[in-house]
Amino acid sequence: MAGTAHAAGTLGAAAASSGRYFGAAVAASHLGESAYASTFDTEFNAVTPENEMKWDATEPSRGSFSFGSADQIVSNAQAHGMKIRGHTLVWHSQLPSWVGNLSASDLQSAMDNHITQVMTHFKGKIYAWDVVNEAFADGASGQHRSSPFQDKLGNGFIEHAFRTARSVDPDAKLCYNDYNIENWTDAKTQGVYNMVKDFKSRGVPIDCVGFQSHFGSSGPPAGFATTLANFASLGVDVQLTELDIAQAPASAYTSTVQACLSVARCTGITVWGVTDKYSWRSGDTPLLFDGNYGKKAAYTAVLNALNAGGATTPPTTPPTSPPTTPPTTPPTTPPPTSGPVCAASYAVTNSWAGGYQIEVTVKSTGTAALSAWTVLWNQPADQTVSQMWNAVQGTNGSLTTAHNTSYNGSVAPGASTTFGYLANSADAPASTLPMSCTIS
Ligand code: 9MR
Repeated sequence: MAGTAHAAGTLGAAAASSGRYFGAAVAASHLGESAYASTFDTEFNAVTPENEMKWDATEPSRGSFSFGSADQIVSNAQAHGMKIRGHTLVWHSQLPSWVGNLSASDLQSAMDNHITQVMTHFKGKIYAWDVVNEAFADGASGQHRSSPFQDKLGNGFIEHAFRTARSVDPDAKLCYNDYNIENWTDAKTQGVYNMVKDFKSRGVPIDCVGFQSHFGSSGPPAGFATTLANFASLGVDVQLTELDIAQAPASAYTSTVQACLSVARCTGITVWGVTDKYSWRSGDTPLLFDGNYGKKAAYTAVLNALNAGGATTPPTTPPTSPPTTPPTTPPTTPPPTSGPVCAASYAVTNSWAGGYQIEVTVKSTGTAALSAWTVLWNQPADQTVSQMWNAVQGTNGSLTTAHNTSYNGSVAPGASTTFGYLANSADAPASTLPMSCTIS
C-alpha cells in the first residue's frame, strides 16, 4: 500500500499488487538501445508491439508472411515474463494496398487467412488480441466507418473476424479496440457499446474492449470510470490500451489510473511508448519517461496510484500456477473406470465484500490419461465470473464452462490439475455448487 515499506518500486509490480498489468508499446528497432531496453524491461510487465504485428508488417504481399521484428518483441517479452497484447488483426490503416483492391469474396478469404496465419504463428503466446481496431466512425453517427472491410463485406465483417479468431486460438482473449470511446454519452461510445451488447447476447465471442485513451492535457473525460464500468457489466474485460496524455500532467494520469482501478474487470493499462523521444506524438511529450529516460512527475503519480490499489479489486493476485496446497474440499474419488474420466470439485480460497475466489480441482479418475477437459456448473446469475486463470471460460446453454488451456489439458490417471476464478457478488459464495466434468 502507498506510504508503507511494501509499496512496489516499478510500474509493473505496483499494478500486479491489484492483479493487473502495466505495459508499454515498443518498437523492435529500439530494443538495441540499452537505456530504452533497460527502462522497458525493468518497469513494465506487458507489451504491445507498436507496429510490428500490423497487416503491412506481417503480410506485405498476399500470402507472404514476415514475423521477424514481431518475434523479437515476443521473445524479449517472454524472457521477462511479460504479457503480450497482439495489435492488430483487422484495421483499415497500415493496410497494404493489395488488400483494398480485392473483390468481396477474395477479401473475405484474405481476411480469414490473415487472421489464421498471424494468430497461428503466435499461438499460445498472446494474452489478448485486438481482433478489430477502430471500426467505428467519429462524430455523431455512431455507425461503422468506411473501410475496405466495411464497404465490401458489410457490418458482419467484425463478427466474422471474432468468430474466426476464436477458432484459431481459443486461449487468447479477443478484444475490440478503439479511440474516442471513453466518454459515455458520445455517439461513438454508444455505437461500440451496442455492438458488444449484441455480440454478448448472441454468443459472438468477444472477451474485452480496449480504450485507447489518447488524451489531451485535461486527461480523461469526467465519466470515464462510468464508461469502463458499463462495458464491464456486459461481461467483458476492459483495458486502457494506448494511454498517453498531452504534456503528461500528473493529475490527469492519476485520474486515468484511478478510473481503471475502480473497475474490477479493468485488467491492465498500456502506455503508448516508453519515452517521449519516440512517441508518435513526441511534440506533446505525453509519456512517463522524458527523452533522456528520466522519470517525470506523471511517473510518480502513476506509481503511487497503482500502489494505492483499487477499491473493488480482489485483495490477492490470482495465482498463475497451480498452488501446492491441497484444496480444503477433497476431490471426490470414484473407483477408476476404464478410459479417460474426470471429476471436478471446488474450494473457496478467498472472499471479501463484493466477491470471492474459487479454486477448482480437476482429477483424472479413469484408467487412461485425459487429453482435454471441460468443467460445467450453474453460476448464480448475480455472481458473475470476473476473471479466470489456468482455464478458458465459456458457456454451454445456461451453464458456465471452463476448458483446459494449451498447457494443462493432459492429466495422467490419478493426477489432478487446478484452475481458479474470481466472482463479483454481493452474497457469500454458494456452499454447494455442483460441478460436472467432461473429457472433451
Ligand atoms: O504509434 C504508431 C505509429 O508509429 C504509426 O506510424 C501509426 C500509423 O498509423 O500508428 C501508431 O499507432 C496507432 C495504433 O496502432 C492505433 N491507434 C492509434 C495509434 C496512434 O496513431
